[in-house]
Amino acid sequence: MTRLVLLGPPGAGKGTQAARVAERLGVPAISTGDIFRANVAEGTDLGKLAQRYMDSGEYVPDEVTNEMVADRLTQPDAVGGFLLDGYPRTEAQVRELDDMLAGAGTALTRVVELTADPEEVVARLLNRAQEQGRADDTEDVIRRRLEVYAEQTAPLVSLYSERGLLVRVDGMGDVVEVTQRLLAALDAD
Ligand code: B4P
Repeated sequence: MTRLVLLGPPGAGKGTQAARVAERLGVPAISTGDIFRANVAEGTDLGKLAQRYMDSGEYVPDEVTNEMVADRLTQPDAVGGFLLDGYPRTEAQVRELDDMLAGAGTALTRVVELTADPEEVVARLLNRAQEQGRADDTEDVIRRRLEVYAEQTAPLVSLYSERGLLVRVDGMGDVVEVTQRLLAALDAD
C-alpha cells in the first residue's frame, strides 16, 4: 500500500509530479493547494478564508487545513492509499496527520523531498505567472512563500528523516526525467 507525502519548496514541481506519479501508482493525488484554489473559484466560505492567506504567501491556518484533509482522507478513493501533495507543511500538521492515520490503523510509507535550485524555482513560478496568472505567483509573494517554506516546512525534512521515511529526489531537469527519478527512488523500497 502506498501512503506518500511529497515535500518541497514552491516551484520544485510537487503539483506537476504528484499527478504523474500518483497515476503510475494508482492512488489519488491530494493537493491541499488545489483544494483551496477550487474553493476560491467556487466562492465557498473556506475559499474566502483561504484566499486571504494564499494571496499574501502565508499558510492557511492549521485547524482549517487539518479539517479539510481529514475529510478528504476518509473518502473511499483514499482508503487504499494516497499521495499527499503540499501537506503536511507545519509540525502541527505532521502531528495531526499522525493521529488521523493512527486512528485508521495505518501510517505513512514514504516521504519524498523534491529539491530544486532557488533561482530555478523563482524562474518557474514567474513563468507560470505569465502563463496562468495565479494570484500568488508575483515576485513579492513568491519571495514570501520561499521564506515561509524555509521557516515552517524545511524542518519537517529532518523530522521525517529521523523516522527513516525520507527519500530525497532531485527536481532539476525536464518533467519526464524527474518523474523517472521519483519512480526509481520509490521502487527501491
Ligand atoms: P501549492 O498549490 O502547494 O503551491 P506550490 O508550493 O507553489 O507548488 P505547486 O505544486 O503549485 O507548484 P509546482 O512546484 O508543481 O500551495 C499554494 C498555497 O496554498 C500555499 O502558499 C498556501 O497558502 C496554501 N497551502 C497549500 N497547502 C497548505 C498547507 N498544507 N497548509 C497551509 N497552507 C497551505 O510547479 C511550479 C511551476 O513549475 C509550474 O508552472 C510547473 O509547470 C513548473 N515546473 C514543474 N516542474 C518543472 C520542470 N521539471 N521544469 C520546468 N518547469 C517545471
